[in-house]
Amino acid sequence: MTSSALPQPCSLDPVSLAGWRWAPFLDHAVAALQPFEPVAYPIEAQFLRREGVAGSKAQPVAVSTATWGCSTEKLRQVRAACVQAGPSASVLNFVANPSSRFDLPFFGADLVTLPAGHLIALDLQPALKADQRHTTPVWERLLPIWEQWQTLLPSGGPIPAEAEPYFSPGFLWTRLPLGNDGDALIENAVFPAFVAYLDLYLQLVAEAQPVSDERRLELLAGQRNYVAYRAEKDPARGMLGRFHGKEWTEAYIHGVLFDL
Ligand code: DBV
Repeated sequence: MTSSALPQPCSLDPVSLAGWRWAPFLDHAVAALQPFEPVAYPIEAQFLRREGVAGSKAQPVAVSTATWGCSTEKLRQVRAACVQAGPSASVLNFVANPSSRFDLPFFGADLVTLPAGHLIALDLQPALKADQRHTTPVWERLLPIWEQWQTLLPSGGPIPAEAEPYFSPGFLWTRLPLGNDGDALIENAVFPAFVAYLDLYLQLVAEAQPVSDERRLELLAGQRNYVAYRAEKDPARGMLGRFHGKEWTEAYIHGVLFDL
């Protein structure tokens, strides 16, 4: 038989990673996107699934990174980077990149479990933070949701000043301990916050109307800035480099995760 008989992997295939703690989040997001008629986003097989080894020679840990992705009429690219490395790391980084033909923010979620604890970042991030036409209609609706959930969660502490232009005032940001207390907060606050942020985002997407060509170019410039910043400062670069090698990691960051 030739290899053409093998099923071709596709960005819409369900992500299946043994022991991955963020599966309910991705499952929810994929289900919530269905009314928008997602189509596959072109992603090479080597980035859809990659195995590696971490840990020490004496205690190696199997590592898997998987990618889910789609596009819709109004979302240029929605993608999930999913990492599972036994007790060393469990990560879901989920970003929705809108088409520049619509005046929409990004949806960004960074859900990270490391041996030192969980780190949770959730936001509807602006492409043009200084532009009130872009921000006010989003922030009015986001702030009550932020307030409701951030109140239940400890602050994650300071973030770099250079990151400030890329976050909204509704940036939900927390660090949680491993164990029962952290698990309870993930179930009772982080998950419902993720659902509420995504629900608002998808309402904004449903409502969005096409913009003028002039506006499209402004939005595109802001989006390019944001994506370039995220690629340059990706906090996962070190981890992914250790797990899968530098060359693969750079190609993944620039060619898949932040590809505008
Ligand atoms: N972060 C990514 C991608 C990841 C990823 C693509 C594929 O953008 C994971 C995986 N984030 C990841 C990891 C860490 C962080 C940290 C593994 C821990 C790094 C480490 O401790 O070694 C939000 N993520 C962080 C930090 C911030 C964010 C502020 C702390 C950085 C630090 O301590 O220096 N990521 C950042 C952000 C968004 C986001 C603002 C938007 C919602 O997705």
